[in-house]
Amino acid sequence: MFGYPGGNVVSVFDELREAKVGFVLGRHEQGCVHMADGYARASGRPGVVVVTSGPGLTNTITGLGAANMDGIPMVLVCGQVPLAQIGTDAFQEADTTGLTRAVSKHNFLVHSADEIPETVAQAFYIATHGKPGPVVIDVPRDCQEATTAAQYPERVVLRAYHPEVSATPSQVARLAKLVNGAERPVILAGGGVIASGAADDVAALARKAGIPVATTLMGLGSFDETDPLALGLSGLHGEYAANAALAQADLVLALGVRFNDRVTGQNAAKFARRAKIVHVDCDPASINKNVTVHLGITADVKELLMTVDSRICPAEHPEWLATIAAWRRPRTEGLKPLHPGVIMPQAVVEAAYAATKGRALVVTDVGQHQLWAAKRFRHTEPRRFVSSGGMGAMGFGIPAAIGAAIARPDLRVVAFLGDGGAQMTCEELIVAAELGLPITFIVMRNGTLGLVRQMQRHQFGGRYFATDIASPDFTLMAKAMGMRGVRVTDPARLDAAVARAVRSRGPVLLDIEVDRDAEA
Ligand SMILES: Cc1ncc(C[n+]2csc(CCOP(=O)(O)OP(=O)(O)O)c2C)c(N)n1
Repeated sequence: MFGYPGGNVVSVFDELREAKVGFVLGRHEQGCVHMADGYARASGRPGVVVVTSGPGLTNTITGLGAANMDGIPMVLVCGQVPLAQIGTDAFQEADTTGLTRAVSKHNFLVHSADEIPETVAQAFYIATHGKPGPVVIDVPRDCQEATTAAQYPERVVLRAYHPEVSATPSQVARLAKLVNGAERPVILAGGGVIASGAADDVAALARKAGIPVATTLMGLGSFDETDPLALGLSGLHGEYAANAALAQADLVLALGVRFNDRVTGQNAAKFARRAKIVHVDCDPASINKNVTVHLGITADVKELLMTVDSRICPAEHPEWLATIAAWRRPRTEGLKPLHPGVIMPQAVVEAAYAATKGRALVVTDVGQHQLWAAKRFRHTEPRRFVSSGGMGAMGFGIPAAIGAAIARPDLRVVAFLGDGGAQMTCEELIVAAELGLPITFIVMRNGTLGLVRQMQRHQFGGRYFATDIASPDFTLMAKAMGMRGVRVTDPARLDAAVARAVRSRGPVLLDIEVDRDAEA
């Protein structure tokens, strides 16, 4: 549980003192929500947040939006002014229902203590069933302080939400026929594959039917990128081979994706134009929403793949795979220095991959470094790449790394940050130090808001404005926050510095000067 106290939630904190639950005090409510989000992404279990009313709640909006866009299970409890004061502009009153409606899967306003057990049960049910998402429970202070005999229900009964759906036999038959008849098939695996625990089933299908696998940003880790069938990241900033394969495919099997514009491009009608598209997702609203598909199946990805497996014929598609092989670019691309003596940011990710032998939980902030981490690190397992995809919320990286580290104490967390985003939530560094978490924070210092500068370079004729950014000495900041900070400027010292940092027991921050002209 992650949170921050205040006047309208202090009685809940009084109970938490006695509760058998780990509690982490963040330093800003946005940080608390990103921590719970990182915890949920890394563990698969819902993250829980407790904050106060008014400013406590308004500070959570970005975090809720990020979790909501990416379908991350979370329950956020927030204090509210007493029932009788709602609507009176009471001290620290905010319209939680109105404010969170657009950034949560569902929200509740509790009206009496008697409702609380059932509401909490329903909130966890909604957060974790169907397409996962954040659920908000607004609890007026008098309801928190009243007593009730109501019990936590054994079963959740919801009148209007029944998300458990399965494919029909005819859909399964049509899917098998399309896969068995395809000559140039591609699987597009998204976050839904990870959410449904279907990574092994996707791998089994890909290997049995000889189907190459491209992923979305949210799907990274859903298919082992060291497998010869892996195409890596698709879409804007994606791998050439992945995009070319999708453009030339005769069948795209889109599993647990929502066809975000980063994947389809601005004109979704042109996406995979030569292909029949099959879309499998647990969210019925996503079918035929952005891309019109040949066959849409509302189902849990894992359940569907297990059902269809016996109908899939073994195949190899050697010609198709040879065509794709010619589209692959050498991995050395992007590593050659643009300016002598200056570290290439891509080389930083390679150094982290080598130093951890790929066994790390990678967390990113948002920007160029996020894309290099997405493409350069070879992601091999689900829930080991944590990044704000749909919302693209700068400031996500540091707190999400803390939540992820708490979820997976067995793994080293490597958090890639830009010097811009690192300044948005750096107050949370002290939490990593306080808890002694094994996180290597890597700030890629390029002196600029790199991804926006890249847009100014390509789309605005190099007219740079408001993208050069001064940064503090992050090594001094790290020291002030209670962890070791190391500055790296020399390419010859990069590998050793990264290797040492990932071996260190607790948190450590590397402030690495990288080339500002590198392209993502
Ligand atoms: C909260 C928020 N504000 C603004 C943006 C727009 N934005 C996207 S990437 C980016 C630049 C990030 O710069 P930096 O953190 O230094 O990372 P770099 O791109 O240099 O790796 C900006 C401003 C955003 N994604 N999130």
